[in-house]
Amino acid sequence: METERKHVICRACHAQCGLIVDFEDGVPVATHGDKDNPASAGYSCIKGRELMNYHSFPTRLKHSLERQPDGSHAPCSWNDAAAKVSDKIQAIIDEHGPESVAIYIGTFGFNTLTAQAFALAFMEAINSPMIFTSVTIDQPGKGIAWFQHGFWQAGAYRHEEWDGLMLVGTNPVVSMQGGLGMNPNKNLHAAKKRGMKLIVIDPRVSDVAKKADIHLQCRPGEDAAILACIARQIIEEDLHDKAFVEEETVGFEELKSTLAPFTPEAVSKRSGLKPEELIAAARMYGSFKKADIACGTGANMSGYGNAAEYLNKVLMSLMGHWKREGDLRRNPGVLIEGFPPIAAGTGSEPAWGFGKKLRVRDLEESASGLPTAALADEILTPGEGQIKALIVLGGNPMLAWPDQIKTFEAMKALDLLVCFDPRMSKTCELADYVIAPKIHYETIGTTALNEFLTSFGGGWGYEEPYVQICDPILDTPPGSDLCEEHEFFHAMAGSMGLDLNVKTKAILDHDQAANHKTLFPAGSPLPDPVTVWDAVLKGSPMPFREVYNDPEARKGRLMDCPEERIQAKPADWAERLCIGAPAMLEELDEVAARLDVKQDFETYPYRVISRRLSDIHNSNWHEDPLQRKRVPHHPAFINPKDMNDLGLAPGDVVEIESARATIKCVTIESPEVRAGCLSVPHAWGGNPDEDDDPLGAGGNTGRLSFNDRDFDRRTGIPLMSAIPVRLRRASNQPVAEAAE
Ligand SMILES: Nc1nc2c(c(=O)[nH]1)N[C@H]1C(S)=C(S)[C@@H](COP(=O)(O)OP(=O)(O)OC[C@H]3O[C@@H](n4cnc5c(=O)[nH]c(N)nc54)[C@H](O)[C@@H]3O)O[C@H]1N2
Ligand SMILES: Nc1nc2c(c(=O)[nH]1)N[C@H]1C(S)=C(S)[C@@H](COP(=O)(O)OP(=O)(O)OC[C@H]3O[C@@H](n4cnc5c(=O)[nH]c(N)nc54)[C@H](O)[C@@H]3O)O[C@H]1N2
Ligand code: SF4
Ligand SMILES: [Mo]
Repeated sequence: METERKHVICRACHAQCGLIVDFEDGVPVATHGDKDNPASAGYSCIKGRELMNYHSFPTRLKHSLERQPDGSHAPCSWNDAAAKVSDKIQAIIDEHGPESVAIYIGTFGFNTLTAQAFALAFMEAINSPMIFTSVTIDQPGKGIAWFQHGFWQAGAYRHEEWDGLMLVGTNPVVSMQGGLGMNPNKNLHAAKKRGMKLIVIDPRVSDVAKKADIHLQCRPGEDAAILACIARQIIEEDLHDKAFVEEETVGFEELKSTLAPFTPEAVSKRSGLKPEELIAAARMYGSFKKADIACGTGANMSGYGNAAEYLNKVLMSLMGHWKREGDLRRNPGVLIEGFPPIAAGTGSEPAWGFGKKLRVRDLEESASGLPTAALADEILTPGEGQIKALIVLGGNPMLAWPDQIKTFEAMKALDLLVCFDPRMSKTCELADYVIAPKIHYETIGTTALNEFLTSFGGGWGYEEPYVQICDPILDTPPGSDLCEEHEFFHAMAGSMGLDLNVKTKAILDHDQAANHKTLFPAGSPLPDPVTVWDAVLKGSPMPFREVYNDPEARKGRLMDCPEERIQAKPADWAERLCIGAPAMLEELDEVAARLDVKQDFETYPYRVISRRLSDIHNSNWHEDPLQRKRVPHHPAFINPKDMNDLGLAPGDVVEIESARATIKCVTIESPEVRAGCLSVPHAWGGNPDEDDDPLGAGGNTGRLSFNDRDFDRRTGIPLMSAIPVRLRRASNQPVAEAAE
């Protein structure tokens, strides 16, 4: 038997690890990490190793589907679907105007950059600004904070250089975010061996908290106060970099006075941390010379995420933890433009007030986009501007959005719901059209997405000029009729007589990117996939076609780039980073005002906190028999003390009741979770009209949230972690097998 090894990019999450798939007689038989890959260095996770099988799961859609009058779905060719959907969109535009058509781009609308670029061009062609993404139900504080604080042009230090790291509500070893690179375990181990110190802020002893030098195992929802306390203490003890603050920032005095109330004693009360713990963390962070801070979903979903993300940047600026003149810049950018190599910061910019206003809750577009948490209301609220048609690209609103009950009403109220998805998701079940795409190994892959994420902040993207390209390694399933998403948008534009002007993703500056568009005129023939990538990466530092034609790029390679040093700030540079942005300080004043307000633990004694599992990615992989063996039920991790108080045994079904709804999960006793917290993964469960299935699909944590209470005024994100709940053992106990 002949074994052939094919190099490929995993596309099951944003990390884009370099993998090798072994084929025997043309059939894929095994996948493993590629130890020679310069970025992922042999790393793979179970999802990546299963991805070759994902293509042929029995649940894989081989045809697009059209909803019938009786509510069932019948197969339909994608070409017919494109013609029918575009007719319907045109009719809706004719009656209600272009803004009645919205798009929601979920995680797989990011993982497939060509799909996203064409979808955005389609929205521009129909003249609708109603573009929503998962960013505003993820870490929307990041965009707000970057704009309000300004961008340090040279960027932050990378993990090889760190002497310290502070992780706030993020668990990079599982999630692959937070700056530890593409092999987070290995990189963390190497950094610690070198002497790097780690501070973790998390109510749970997460994988990274196990390795922390200081773990602040706080109550959830107090991150802004904790970071404010650390910043205050650093200033009080004079640990900050006074020269950097003086030369490169504005707003120090305003910051200092806003931080005054955040004494260790005051912050101790709500956070549940001891004053000494907070002081020790401040002293440790204040001792670092080249460090990074990463806030994750935990810090963004539990209230005051903008303030937490802003303090992340403020702390780095207080300490001058940014790359300086003479430091090495190892990655000028390969497929995506890199940061300018100058030691200078831009000033504060408005993070809202420039874009589309929504009709509900005074919400509007911000630096993180339109507030997705308000999209259900925009669909349900009658009157001019009501959204009538929704295109869902690689997302699953029914299991991912907060306030599942309202989301369900909204999805049913639409005149047209179109989902691009390779399987019948809970949202697809409600769709008028389900467009079945080619996926992952059936298409060209590039590492552009991961490089694109450099714009998220320090530690994202690649530290070296790394690139990988892969050609399709699997045929589409026999008898299938599938398209790439961009082909569908191209076909719809054609049938509506619209030109598509595809804007590059390679250039982060919006105005610059607008000068790098590629025109696909109405009715033009479908471009080949390489031409499509050329358009999507137009203006990239290294031309896409050159990289594509480089055989070495197939395995993943470092490009030859001249060594480059960060240059001094230009003499006429007037801008400075802003550590005292008034709107952010106002949010901090509100956080300060809460310090003395006792949390209500009477009605709702517990808090649901979100977490990720290594085997599952959001709502994906539940259909994989192998994964389900590893994670047989929807787990609720509970501290033994709470288990005892509630009379719960491991494997019991627990009812979790918030002010909004009740869901059921299976308990796992976990001393790692702070008592009073319940650590539950999201994107499980069924639709609200389905029977509970506690041992199967589990519960949906989105159902526990109201989207219109405790929401962020800028991004609309409501509480999606730190959700107040009460718990009880379910009276009807199905027999649960103990989880492995
Ligand atoms: N295996 C796997 N990888 C993934 C995903 C997945 O589903 N599975 N999802 C992907 C996506 S979409 C994203 S956005 C990233 C997210 O990446 P991360 O933000 O790193 O997500 P988590 O791993 O859930 O880590 C969040 C941590 O926050 C803690 N936490 C919860 N509430 C609070 C709080 O109020 N304060 C603090 N300080 N901590 C809190 C939780 O205990 C948890 O350890 O991961 C991505 N990667
Ligand atoms: N309570 C709570 N809620 C949360 C979170 C939380 O931590 N707690 N996390 C939030 C976060 S960070 C995020 S990002 C959102 C996730 O929000 P979404 O992106 O809306 O949800 P996913 O489950 O990732 O949906 C991805 C969909 O893409 C489909 N898909 C897979 N591969 C492909 C492909 O190649 N092409 C196409 N077209 N589709 C594909 C999958 O079948 C799936 O239905 O959820 C948010 N919701
Ligand atoms: S971490 Fe992400 S990219 Fe890497 S193997 Fe796992 S799913 Fe694939
Ligand atoms: Mo996310």
